[in-house]
Amino acid sequence: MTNVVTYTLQGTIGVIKINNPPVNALAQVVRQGILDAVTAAQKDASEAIVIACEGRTFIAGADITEFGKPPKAPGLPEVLSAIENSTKPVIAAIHGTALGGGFEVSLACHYRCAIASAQVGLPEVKLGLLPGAGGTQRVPRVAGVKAALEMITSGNPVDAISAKKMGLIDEVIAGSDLLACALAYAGDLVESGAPLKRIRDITIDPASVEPGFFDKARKDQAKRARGQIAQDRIVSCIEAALALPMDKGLERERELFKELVTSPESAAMRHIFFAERQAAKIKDLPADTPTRSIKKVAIIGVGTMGGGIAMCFANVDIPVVMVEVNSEALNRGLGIINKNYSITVQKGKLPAEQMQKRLDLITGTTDYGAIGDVDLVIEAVFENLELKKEIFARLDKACKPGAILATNTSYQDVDAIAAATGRPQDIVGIHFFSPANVMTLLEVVRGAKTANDVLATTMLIGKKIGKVCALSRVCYGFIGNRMLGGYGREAQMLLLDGCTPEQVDSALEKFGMAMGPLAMGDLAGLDVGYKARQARTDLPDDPKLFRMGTVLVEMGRHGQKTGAGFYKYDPATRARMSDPEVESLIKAEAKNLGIEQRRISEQEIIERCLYPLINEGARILEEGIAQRSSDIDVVYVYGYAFPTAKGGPMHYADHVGLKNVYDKINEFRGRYGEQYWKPSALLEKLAAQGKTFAEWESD
Ligand code: 3H9
Repeated sequence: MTNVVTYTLQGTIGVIKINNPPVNALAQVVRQGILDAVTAAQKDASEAIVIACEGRTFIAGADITEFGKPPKAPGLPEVLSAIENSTKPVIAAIHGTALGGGFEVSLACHYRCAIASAQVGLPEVKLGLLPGAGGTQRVPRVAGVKAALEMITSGNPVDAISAKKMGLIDEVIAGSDLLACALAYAGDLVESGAPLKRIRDITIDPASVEPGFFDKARKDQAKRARGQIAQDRIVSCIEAALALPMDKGLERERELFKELVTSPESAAMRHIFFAERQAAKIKDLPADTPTRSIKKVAIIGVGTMGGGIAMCFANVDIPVVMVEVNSEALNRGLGIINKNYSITVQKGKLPAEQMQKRLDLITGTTDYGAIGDVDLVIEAVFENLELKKEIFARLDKACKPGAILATNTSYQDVDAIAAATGRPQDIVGIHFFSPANVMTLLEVVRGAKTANDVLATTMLIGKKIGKVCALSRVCYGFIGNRMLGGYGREAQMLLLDGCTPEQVDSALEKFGMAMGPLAMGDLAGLDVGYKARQARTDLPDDPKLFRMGTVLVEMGRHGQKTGAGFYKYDPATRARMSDPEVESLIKAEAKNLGIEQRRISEQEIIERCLYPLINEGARILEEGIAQRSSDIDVVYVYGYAFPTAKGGPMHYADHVGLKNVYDKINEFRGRYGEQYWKPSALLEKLAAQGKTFAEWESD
């Protein structure tokens, strides 16, 4: 028997203990260990068998690192059959998170008990998969078809108490010693002669769903999960649970699981799972780098951004002082925070007393003298370097030694801001994405002099407020906004070349982007980019560059906020509508510029918009601005709604093949000019070597 799984007799109960840190994933040794233990228990003096885990959680699923590699026996279904066919009752004792294959192990057991804080769930869909070890067949048999469909297509876990109500857990343990309670529970089951309850023996009532239920479910899922196939296959599996006997249903589930596990969507989503965890690690910082304690935060500027940032901290019980120039601005800002929380309460997502508790944590001042005791300051005023420098010089005087002074700039030079203080080691960039209380990404910007403990603290506090952090060095726009330049540029160039705004946006939306680039421009405000361009001196002198954006802004069409931009917007519903006036304007501008318009394929739209992202991403890697190509993917998936099922721009490039990307960029270089389409040296090198970004990094 393996070390990670032990089997002992405790009185008359056999105890299978799994100890495979950090999350007891079902690696081959674990599967083999459980199989051996269950087999051994059939022949010994035990009267029942308890399966429990050491460490922070019950089994959190299959070992995701094994997917995409040749399978190793025993497979999980074989282990589950052994459990289910045990002649003695098998009881799962759950703490932490029983997820995916881990929850499926428990569903093959005859009984499940859990401590109240435990959660159970089938999150496979978040990896582009479906539960491949009976989850889609057993959950509907216990919880019903509708609840199963919701649980498996959302991938969201449920707590032990709700799981008991759904029938998924038999007993919620009141005591704190799970194993002792589970042993007592097993003893009671033996004593009372409890039957071997096998979920497979339950029949689902066909009348529990109305005719056409599965067709509707498929359509709903297709809308919810653009570009993903797992949701559709999950519906098929649950349909099979209703229509077929258990073994046939399991066969169907297996067949569809195999399809998904080899799909590019799942490979991309698994890539993002690991990329997200990797991004939190700073290569040259030891894991035990000391951190500073953050007990109180100040935010300079109570605009939309500052208010959203304040909510992030109040949500995790950290007091926040908001600083504004006058009490009018302060009260307006605090009012917006209040309104935002009220909306959440109205939606039923936050109890009213919680809202008050959070609001009580947010106070305001117009006096820098009042922030002498804070541990972290985040400056969130508008993008003006001189203003930011002035604020940091004031902060330098007002804040205690050791306080971390962060700027939420999206573009500006963090080193220049740091130089305005006498403590550049304490300055860091913390770039939130709007709305800050909703968006997951945090770009952490490392200045030339930022101290290691400041960086380690920033990554930690980012995680604490529920963000996914990625590290960037200083450059104009950091990772995300720097790359975005070429994406927006081409979206507008395509208009002059013959596309309508709808054609550009719908090609990218079909690709999986949550919103096309032109609709996104309208949402953010076309005047924002316009002003940013006017402040730059490094842009090429090209009348085609961002031409339509400029024309529209100068006509007063600033996007959604003025009711019109690239589109018209319904004043009541904000629904976007195509605007023949814009189409005529585009034609007229193209004519003025001597551009002969033509029909452009969806493929070209995607390549012209996405390949500049990849090319700039390669430069960002070359220059060491990003630590890894997977960090760039994290930035795009969590900050710019790049489809997870495509794995981020760099993973997507690896999937398309860097040689193909390089050749296409060269073709565009010939057609549209050197200044926009010069391939990066790294891309050129990897294309010649036939390598991927991922392979280059692991060299
Ligand atoms: C499945 O089960 C398919 C079956 O239906 C069918 C099979 C036939 N495998 O997230 P953390 C690593 S699909 C391998 O930071 P937390 C993770 O990379 C699976 N490694 O901790 C990290 O490594 P590192 C269904 C895994 O406390 C470390 O563990 N299950 C796995 O914030 C700590 O992770 C899931 O999708 C894994 N399954 O959160 C659950 N899980 O330290 C996926 C984690 O080197 N896991 N690692 O960076 C999670 O959701 C979270 O990890 C969990 C803990 C909530 C469990």
